[in-house]
Amino acid sequence: MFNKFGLWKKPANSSTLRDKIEEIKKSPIPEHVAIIMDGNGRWAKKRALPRIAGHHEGMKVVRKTTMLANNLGIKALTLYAFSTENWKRPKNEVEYIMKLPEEFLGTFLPELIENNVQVKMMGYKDQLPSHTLYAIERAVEETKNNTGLVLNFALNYGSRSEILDAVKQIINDSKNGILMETELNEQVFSSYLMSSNFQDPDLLIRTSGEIRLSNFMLWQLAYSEFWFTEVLWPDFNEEYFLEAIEVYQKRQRRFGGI
Ligand code: V07
Repeated sequence: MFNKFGLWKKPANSSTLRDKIEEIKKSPIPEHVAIIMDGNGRWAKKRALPRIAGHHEGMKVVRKTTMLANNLGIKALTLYAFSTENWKRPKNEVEYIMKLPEEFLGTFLPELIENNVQVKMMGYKDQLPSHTLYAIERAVEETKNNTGLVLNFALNYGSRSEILDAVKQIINDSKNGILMETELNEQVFSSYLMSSNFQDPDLLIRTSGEIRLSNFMLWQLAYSEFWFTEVLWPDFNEEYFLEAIEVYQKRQRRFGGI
């Protein structure tokens, strides 16, 4: 498509990423987005690479997704990085994955700080290698006064255990007179979960074509919008993220219209 000067002319319906971001910002943005980052192993397999190559590529996508989320004004981004089930994977793969937080933070922590991002983690800390936990806790500490996007890593997280632990703590608090049965409601129950400082996710994204929750934020996702894509996590890019948010916004408009 050329104009009269023989120069390339942009088709009317093509818009740059920048234009798309500005357009999306005109409508309400989901405040809390949660993502199940699935398909890293499959991405590697398709390329005859070891699974760990997929995890490493997936880590780069974490950075891009974080920056875009921050740019859009999303308040919280929860990423499912490692489930309590993932320990069943081969030992060398688990060991490699447990080095990713250090590598990620070693490279990107300065950028996160520059961009006012706050790092958080939810999950069972006691089973994590000390080097992994140390790197994360340092990042949490160094970013605790930042006021931009909260980047929340679900790491060694499992929702049923989280709910059971909440119930046990509630029983304890009840025995000790800290909580009365009549005081317990949904809001109070939520405060016993690992996500107590977060509002429930508005939008859940899962990549790689699996249509299930896999023990992720079962209580918190009760009213969330779900968006699933066949795209593998290492191939997930800004365009797909914006598409998910556009779909969310369209659903909100339809919901508001009734
Ligand atoms: C992990 C890369 C993304 C795809 C999913 C599995 C592999 C970033 C982190 C991370 C965690 C905490 C933190 C900073 C970065 C990470 C794990 C796995 C366990 F403070 N990517 N990534 N952690 N993968």
